[in-house]
Amino acid sequence: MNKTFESRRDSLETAHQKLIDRKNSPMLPGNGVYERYRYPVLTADHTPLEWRYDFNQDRNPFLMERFGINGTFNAGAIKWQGKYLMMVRVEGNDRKSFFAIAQSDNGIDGFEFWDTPVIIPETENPDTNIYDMRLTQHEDGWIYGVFCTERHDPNAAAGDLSSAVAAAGIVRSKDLLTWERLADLQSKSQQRNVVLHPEFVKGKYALYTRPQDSFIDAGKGGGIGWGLVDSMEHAIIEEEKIINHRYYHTIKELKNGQGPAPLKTDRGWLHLAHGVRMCAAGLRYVLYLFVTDLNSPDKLIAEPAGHFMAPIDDERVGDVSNVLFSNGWIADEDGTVFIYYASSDTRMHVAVSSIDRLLDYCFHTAPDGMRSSRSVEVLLDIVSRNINR
Ligand code: M1P
Repeated sequence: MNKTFESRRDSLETAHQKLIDRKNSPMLPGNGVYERYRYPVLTADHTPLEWRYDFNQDRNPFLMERFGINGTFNAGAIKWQGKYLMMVRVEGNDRKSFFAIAQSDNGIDGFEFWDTPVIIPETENPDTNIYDMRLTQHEDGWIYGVFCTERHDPNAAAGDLSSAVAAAGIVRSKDLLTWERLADLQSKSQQRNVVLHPEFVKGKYALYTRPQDSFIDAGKGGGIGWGLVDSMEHAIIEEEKIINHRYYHTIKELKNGQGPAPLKTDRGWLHLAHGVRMCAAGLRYVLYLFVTDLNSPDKLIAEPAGHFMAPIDDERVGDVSNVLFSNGWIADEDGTVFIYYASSDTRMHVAVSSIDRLLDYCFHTAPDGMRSSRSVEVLLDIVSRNINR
């Protein structure tokens, strides 16, 4: 064997193993609501070397990459057979995304990809790009995956190669190995950020939606929607209502979207979502929380003002900078919550909290007063209590 080939292969393998074995640690003291972890839990470099390189010296004498990976982000998550799993959006250098599962024993480090990416069957109208998987372990016994499927807009003007149509694709599985493709969700508008609620509501499947006027613009879509469907095999939303609105001069002024499926708690359904606003630097994506009624998951009962998490430090920079996005979290039996979030459409991170802490945050952080003077009142109230403590 050619010595250069051999030493290059050894260096690649050593660096890859070192990355996977890297221990993570919490960034303390944090804000008390959650602890961010120091290192990203998944990056493009975590993807298996066997995906990127052909290790046959005759076919690949320079041992160069044959399939480049651009990013690993926006992952759905699930606890499965005692392991913490992320179903990751892996994007190749060719700008096509696909899904792959990575697993860890403790949820904070040691994430390793399964040997091969997930095979998502196509419908008769092939997807150009698929991304942002939301996993829901439904009470009907299936694990559903709802994701965005994107295709070129058939009505785009000649020469317009950017206009696209976004819809919700649906798959289901019982073992996470084979996935059955169901018909795409039908609704009156384009959709992204569609998420299946884990329980039946009024005997029907319930979906969080994000109606949008066009591929990018939520337009008059208005916020996070809610619709009931009779079946997941042919999911058709006849009526959609907005349950979490957008407002002027808030973190979700431009658009918002449900993150993962909500977590069931004693005090209501706990939701993680993203909010988007426009600024001179472009769009800014942050994460926020809200709670809905246990018996009526479409009824908002608490929503703290502002963002829960926003991009910091290296998180700010990436393929699409100034973005935090989350579509996966895992709640352990003891109440620990692992929040998997992506930064700047590039890499995955974890922050850890608990159901108790997240509920405390939701019910004891003042809601948005919508005016500067109200924010000052809230602040003065905290200051005066501290004076008299
Ligand atoms: O680039 C930021 C995000 O943009 C979209 O989110 P939304 O539909 O809310 O604007 C998605 O394409 C998402 O994947 C991406 O992270």
